[in-house]
Amino acid sequence: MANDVTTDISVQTFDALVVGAGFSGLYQLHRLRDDLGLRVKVLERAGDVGGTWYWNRYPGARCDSESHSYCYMFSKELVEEWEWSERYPGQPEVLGYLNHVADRFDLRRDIQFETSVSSARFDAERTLWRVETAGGEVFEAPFLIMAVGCLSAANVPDIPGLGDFRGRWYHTGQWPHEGVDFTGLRVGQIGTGSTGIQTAPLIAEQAARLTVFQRTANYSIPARNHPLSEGFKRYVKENHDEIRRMMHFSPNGHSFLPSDRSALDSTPEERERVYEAAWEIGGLRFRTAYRDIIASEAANKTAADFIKKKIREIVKDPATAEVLADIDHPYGSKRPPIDTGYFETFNRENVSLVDLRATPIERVTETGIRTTDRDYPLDAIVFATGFDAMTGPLLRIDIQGRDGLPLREVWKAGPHGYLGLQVPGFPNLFTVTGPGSPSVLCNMPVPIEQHVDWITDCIRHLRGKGLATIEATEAAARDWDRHVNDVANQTVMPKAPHSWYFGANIPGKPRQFMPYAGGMRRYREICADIAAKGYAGFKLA
Ligand code: FAD
Ligand code: N01
Repeated sequence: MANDVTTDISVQTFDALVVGAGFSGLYQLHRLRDDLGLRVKVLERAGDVGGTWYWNRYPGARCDSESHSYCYMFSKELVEEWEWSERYPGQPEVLGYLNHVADRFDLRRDIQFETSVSSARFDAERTLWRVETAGGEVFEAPFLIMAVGCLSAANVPDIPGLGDFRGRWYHTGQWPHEGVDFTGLRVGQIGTGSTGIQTAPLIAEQAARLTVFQRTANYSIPARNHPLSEGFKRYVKENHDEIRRMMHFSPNGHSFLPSDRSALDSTPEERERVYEAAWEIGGLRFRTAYRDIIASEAANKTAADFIKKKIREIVKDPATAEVLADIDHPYGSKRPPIDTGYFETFNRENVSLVDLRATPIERVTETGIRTTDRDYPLDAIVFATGFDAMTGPLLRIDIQGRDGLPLREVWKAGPHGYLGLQVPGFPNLFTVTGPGSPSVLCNMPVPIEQHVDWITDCIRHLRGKGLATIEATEAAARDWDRHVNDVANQTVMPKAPHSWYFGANIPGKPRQFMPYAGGMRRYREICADIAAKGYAGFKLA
């Protein structure tokens, strides 16, 4: 038979294949290779490790998780030997950390870089995944772990005329490694999500003129970034176990807990004091000022009103302030950004704001951007337009399960699966922080470590019992889909149906709330319980 793969000598075989070498893929390699003793190959499109932190090199790129919690916690020695410099480390520092991890655990020797996976097909007869790369290489292994990230498929909107533009354009998630010098240039920035809010102040400092094109106004809380004191660094090293316990106990994997008070139990004066204090502390802690900010619309409104008032106080031009504060969704229903001087940037003489709700973009021209009311001459355009999140990186690969079942077909109405870990019909395929898991609603190293540990234990279990496959059942997946939807409906998140959590930023993408909003702690317990019950809801063969 011409296509008989068993005679294809160029096929490289392993015990497990991992796609992606960010936080997820690096730890997955370490666990499978160094703890289970498997022969593992990691395939990575980038030229080096780091994932998100390899690609997102735009000015101002930095964490919104606090550094002492935005790291692996599996190794006490690693925590003790690494020292973060700031409350919110910048992209070079996080990338430096992941490089350190790769070196320390000798991971690079099993990673093949500049290798883009284009297809993955399950061969049921041989119980193997056959993975092909864009370069035509073929790899096979019984287990395939997709560590492709939730935010790794850049979204460049299909705006008519972009091909005609004579200036340079950039997407923040594919930023040139050599950097971009905007000195003297007229820059147009599209997008005011976490990325746009981080990068605008930096671009404004360099460019001759920055025009920010805003489609949806957004909340942001001051980051109040600062260098870490020697005392705090010592505290982190000496209290590793306690910090880890807190991260596992908190609903979103952060190292702080929400208040136990309701915003609705405070008087307006008390609330003002609480929010003012939270604003001063800054960062994502603001969200925890009261326990019900994400759960109750009425409580949420008190936080939202406070932030809108702050925007109006900061931004001097009342018309600009109105456009920035005209926010149409509850606070936290979209991923809440944190910033360093974002709203203040609009007080600069060289910065202006365009309200795309009033005057949408018509097209890109040879010389700039044309909205319905005028032309904006530009030398460069920055797309801070986000990602085809969660499902995008998986669906950009042609994944076929049993009997050639395409994942694109199974997910045509939205993601479907069990625990965000597996999809029925796709045996031995695992997705790290896949849709239906807490993932992007958390400080992500926590759900990443939990998934990798669970997958590793699962593979150990299968091998120990002499079992060949594990596959989520259709019934378990359907129940889980329903549960994911139900818990989302207990929060304010469905009040922002235009968010990327629903896939709404990508034209034509099915609208379905993708992450699991039931909290990391609860999710961890569910996963542990399922494993303890012999992998309930999975078929083992
Ligand atoms: P990624 O880091 O995205 O790595 C996935 C890798 O898979 C990439 O290197 C990609 O090249 C590779 N890949 C994808 N498809 C293929 C393919 N077909 N073939 C080969 N390789 C492929 N989270 C937080 O919790 N706190 C933060 O402060 C925070 N800040 C962020 C800032 C930015 C700018 C962005 C974009 C995201 C941020 N996140 C943050 C989310 C962040 O993505 C995660 O924290 C984490 O880095 C994800 O790690 P990962 O390994 O799962 O995925
Ligand atoms: O992307 P986004 P992001 N015309 O999708 C606009 C993580 N992250 O890169 O809201 C005009 O949030 C879009 O408008 P609208 C974090 O999880 C973390 O900023 O869709 N505008 C929006 O304003 C985050 O949530 C950090 O109406 C268009 C913006 O582009 C996630 O990554 C830093 C448009 C996209 O916002 C993604 O953030 C950065 C169009 N055609 C990122 N298409 C930190 O931790 C899109 N937009 C600090």
